[in-house]
Amino acid sequence: FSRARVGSFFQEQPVLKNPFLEDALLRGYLKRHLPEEAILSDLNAFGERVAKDIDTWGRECELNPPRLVHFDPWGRRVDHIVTSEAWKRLKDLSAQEGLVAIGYDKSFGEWRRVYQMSKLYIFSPSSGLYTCPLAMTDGAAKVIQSVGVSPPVEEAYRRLTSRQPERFWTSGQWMTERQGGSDVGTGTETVAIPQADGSYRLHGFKWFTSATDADMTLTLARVQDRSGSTTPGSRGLSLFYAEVSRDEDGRLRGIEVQRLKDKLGTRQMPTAELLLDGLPAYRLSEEGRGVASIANMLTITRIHNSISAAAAMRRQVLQLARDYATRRTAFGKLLKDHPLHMQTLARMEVETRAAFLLVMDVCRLLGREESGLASEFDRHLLRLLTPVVKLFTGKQAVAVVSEGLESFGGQGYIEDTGMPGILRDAQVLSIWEGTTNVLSLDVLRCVARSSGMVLHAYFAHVKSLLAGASGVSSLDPAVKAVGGALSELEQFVQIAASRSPSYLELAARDLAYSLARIYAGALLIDHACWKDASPNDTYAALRWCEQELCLVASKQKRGCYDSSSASMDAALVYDNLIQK
Ligand code: MFK
Repeated sequence: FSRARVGSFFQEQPVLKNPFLEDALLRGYLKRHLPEEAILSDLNAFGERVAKDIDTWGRECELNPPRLVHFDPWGRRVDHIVTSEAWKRLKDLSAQEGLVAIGYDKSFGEWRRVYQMSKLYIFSPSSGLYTCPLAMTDGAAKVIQSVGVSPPVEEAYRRLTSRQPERFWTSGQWMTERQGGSDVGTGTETVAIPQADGSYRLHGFKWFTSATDADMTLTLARVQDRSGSTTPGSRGLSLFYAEVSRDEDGRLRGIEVQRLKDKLGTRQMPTAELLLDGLPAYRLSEEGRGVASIANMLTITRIHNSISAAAAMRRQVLQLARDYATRRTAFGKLLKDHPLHMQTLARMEVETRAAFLLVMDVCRLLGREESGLASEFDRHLLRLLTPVVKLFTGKQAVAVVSEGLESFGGQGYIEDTGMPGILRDAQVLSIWEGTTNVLSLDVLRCVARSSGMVLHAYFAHVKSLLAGASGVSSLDPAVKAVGGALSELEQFVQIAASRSPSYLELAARDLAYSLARIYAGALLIDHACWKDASPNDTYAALRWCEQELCLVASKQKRGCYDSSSASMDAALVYDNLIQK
């Protein structure tokens, strides 16, 4: 009787398989650029581990989110952030697998970052967001390296890049205050009071500190002079290093955890509001050079963000969606036999391939820079592409993950399938580490600061990638599309160079998107020209290049950035108010 009531059909669920073996583009890319057997077999073994065990730990982190215990049973303030066992296991695993250490291992030469980020790419969707502390840990190691691995941060550097779980440390990055998420220079109120021994005590309120269970942090504050005054704006900010430790009574030294944030997603990871009340700290930068000194961390965390975005698209939805399409029958046949369903997945695949190649190219450039092989040209490209790729892949991830959920029908909307959490987590990728607009403006700033040299490097590199495809007739339409879009972009830049800052500001987002789409087109073409490329690589390049690649040029022709646009945009937004 009960069987008749519930029915006898149960849908098979999608199955996660080894994400390394499942990813033709990743394996093709590595075979082309990094064909070292030991690395490939490490990634394969790690992929196996991810599918068998780690994915379950990541899910456990989502199901057992961190909680804050303010007081012990006897009323003493303890501020313990209690995390799940799985979260702690992921820390140990991160050390053992060298998820930060590989990026600092000189033996992997200029490909160290491609290797490290490939591993993180496999790990990220199963990591229970442990990739967030790893991003900041990596960023902190990079900052320390840039200011000099010497006391008081020598030991910290060793720990951040250690492969031994018992020595491994993670780092926070406490930048955001109530007034300053994006506008850090204006919004940072935290002050640093000099101590007789040369150290400082920090007093302030950090509004959004992710992975707050870290062992140390880098943060910004204003040094107070003898009269208690500070310098306003960015020029008053300095970079500080602080360890998170407890006193003999078990209380956090100089920190009170006000509360944990109640976030839309990324709930696996503790994010807190922190009152800094005399936190002992050391200044790492020259006074007033805080933003410039922490910029290295921003570069690294923005690249990690891009990796997470590409990985969410690739694995969290595409690998599962294509598996599901072999198990789910509707209207008399499997989903995989419905051409429209396959077209939808294929479009997601094209987006994902573009994202992957964009991110890997940034990793390639970073590896070249860190191994001392980068030319001036490479450095310009890295500076320009870091914000472009972060902002572009962040937006792609939200769109692709949302589409991906739909490919599971109503099940994609059901909480305990784990799918809704993927969408929630994707949403943050365009927000933290610089929103889309802030990064679009960063693109303008780096163009201006380099007197256009970053664009010069960009144009030259895209042209060289296209030149490599000349004579490959199957790619002709794609090469023509990218070449045409590049010329339009060059024309736009020439016109824009004589326009006002407000004109450029209105064009900033479209410019960044155009830079990303054209560059991705060139990378897809380049990959399809490789001797072992498959017809699928060519098809993906052709499909990508069918879209409008240089939207900034077409919008410019339509007058979208003219001086009247700003006031008309505002009138439209406040339409109701103006009518009243
Ligand atoms: C899985 C991944 C997980 C990731 C972890 C996420 C957890 C954390 C959550 C967070 O969201 S943490 C907070 C993230 N906050 C931001 O990303 C801040 C966003 N705002 C910006 O990026 C603004 O553009 C910025 C604060 C940098 C603007 O500040 P300023 O003081 O107006 O910068 P300005 O004057 O343009 O530059 C000051 C110096 O820094 C210059 O150096 P110089 O003085 O030597 O010329 C710049 O060249 C340098 N600089 C600024 N941005 C840079 C940079 N250098 C390199 N790269 C950059 N992006």
